[in-house]
Amino acid sequence: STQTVTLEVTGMTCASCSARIEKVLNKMDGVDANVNLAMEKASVSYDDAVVSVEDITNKIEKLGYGVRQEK
Ligand code: 9UX
Repeated sequence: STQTVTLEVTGMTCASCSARIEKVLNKMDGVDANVNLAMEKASVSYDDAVVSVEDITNKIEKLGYGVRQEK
């Protein structure tokens, strides 16, 4: 089923950063992401039959940003 999670993303310093993260996440199967640079947040919908939050946070970390799941 479709789940939604808000992630706190640190280390983004310009609009290209947030655009890059969004592009990479949206390429993932079952993922629909919106990244807000000013809020330092990513709102991500994902199909939990296809992908996990950990898969998503791993992608963000691989790009060199900090990320944690919002409580
Ligand atoms: Mo902007 Mo982000 O020049 O890695 S793309 S800082």
